[in-house]
Order: sequence, then structure tokens, then C-alpha cells
Amino acid sequence: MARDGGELKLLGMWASPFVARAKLALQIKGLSYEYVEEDLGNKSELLLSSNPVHKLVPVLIHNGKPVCESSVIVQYIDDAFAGTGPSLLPADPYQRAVARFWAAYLEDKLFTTWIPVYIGRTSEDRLEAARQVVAVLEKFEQAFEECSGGKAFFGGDAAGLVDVVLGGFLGWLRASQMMCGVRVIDPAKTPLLAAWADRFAALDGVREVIPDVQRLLEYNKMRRARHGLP
Ligand SMILES: N[C@@H](CCC(=O)N[C@@H](CS)C(=O)NCC(=O)O)C(=O)O
Repeated sequence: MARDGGELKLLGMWASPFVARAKLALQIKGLSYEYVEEDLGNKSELLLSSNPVHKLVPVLIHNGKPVCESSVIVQYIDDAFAGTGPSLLPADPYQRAVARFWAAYLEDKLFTTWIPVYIGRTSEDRLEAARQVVAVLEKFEQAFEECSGGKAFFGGDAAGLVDVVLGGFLGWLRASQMMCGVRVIDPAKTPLLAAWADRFAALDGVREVIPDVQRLLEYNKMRRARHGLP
């Protein structure tokens, strides 16, 4: 039950950075919800009927109505529960636009550059992908410096949309070091983001939401073996 008495159900899969994003938004807003783990090899009827277009997790179901796409879900949570917990988006329209721009940057650049770290065939492919992830984060580090204005989070004193979007990836970014030998959130290259990562993970209930690195590594090994990757 959410605090407004409405029912919230999240369809997810534990290793998904997109699902982690939705969980983080719910956690930061202080909303309780029913979590349903999906078997993506055998999707439930509820998932297929709730997200008939993409058939992907996460799906948030609020009072029986489905909301799909993780970034849309995060913004929906903020709108639908505007009076509950901290706001994930700034009130000022320009600052909202800036937050949405950087959330979209992370969405477009980070995931696409990171994917070959996960499924690259050779260790060189994986290494090169990790170097590109570092470049994406270096660019983001500059934005973080400007937008946070020296405060703890991208959104200022409290975590917001951009923090949640990056935070959803944190488990996998931390796992990259063991996957390909490159520390992608490197205190030497992106010191502000390295400090941010520790601060973000220390927020109430956040550590429990970010998937465990060891479990992610085992999952990646299993997926690679299943796809005949070395
Ligand atoms: N753009 C989507 C991506 C969601 C996504 O890719 N979900 C994956 C799990 S990480 C999924 O459901 N995969 C199932 C499939 O590909 O059939 C979002 O942000 O919600």
C-alpha cells in the first residue's frame, strides 16, 4: 500500500538497472509497494498484459493502472505522490529541463556504451567498452560539478531524478572492475562521482536496493555461458 491508500505493485527482475531505478525512486519517496520478481524467460500474463508494447520490466502498477519505462515510472512516482517524501524533480522549469537532459544523456550514452562490457566477445572488446564508459562518466562529472553547485547530489541536498538514473546502474558499474579490469567510477578520473557513489549508497535503504556485485558477476558469467561467450 502506498501512503495515499493506493495500491502499488512493481514487476521487476533483481539484476535490472532499470528496475533498480524504479525501486530507488520508491525508496527515496518513502513509498511501500508489493514487489513481484519476473522470470524473463517465462513472462507472467500480468507483465505481458501490462506492457504489451515492449514486454519489459519494470512495470509499476498503481491502483491497477500500468506505467512502463523506468524514466517515465520515476517521473510518474514524483507526480502522483507529489505531497509524499522529497521531490525528485526541481520545481523550477529550467532546472527540471536540465535534470531531464542529463537523465536522458545517461540513458542514451551510459547504457549503450556499457552493454559490450557485459556481452562483449573478447576481453579487448570489453576493455574498450569500459574505456568508453569512463569517457561518458568524465563528461557527466563536469555536469555534476556545475549542477550540484558543490552539494551532495545532482539534485542538490537531496537525491533526485538524475541521481536515481545513475544510481540504478551503480551495481553494474561497480561490477565492471571485476568483469574487465577497469574501475569505471575511478576516484582518479571522476573524483566527484566516486564520492557521490559512496554517499548515494549510504542513503537510507539504498544499499538494499542496489544489486549485490558478487551476485551480478555470477549472473553475468551464467548469461555469457548460455550465449556461448568466453
Ligand atoms: N527502456 C526500458 C528498458 C527496460 C529493459 O531493458 N528491461 C529488461 C531487463 S534489464 C527486460 O525486461 N528484458 C526482458 C526482455 O528483453 O525480454 C526501461 O527503461 O524501462
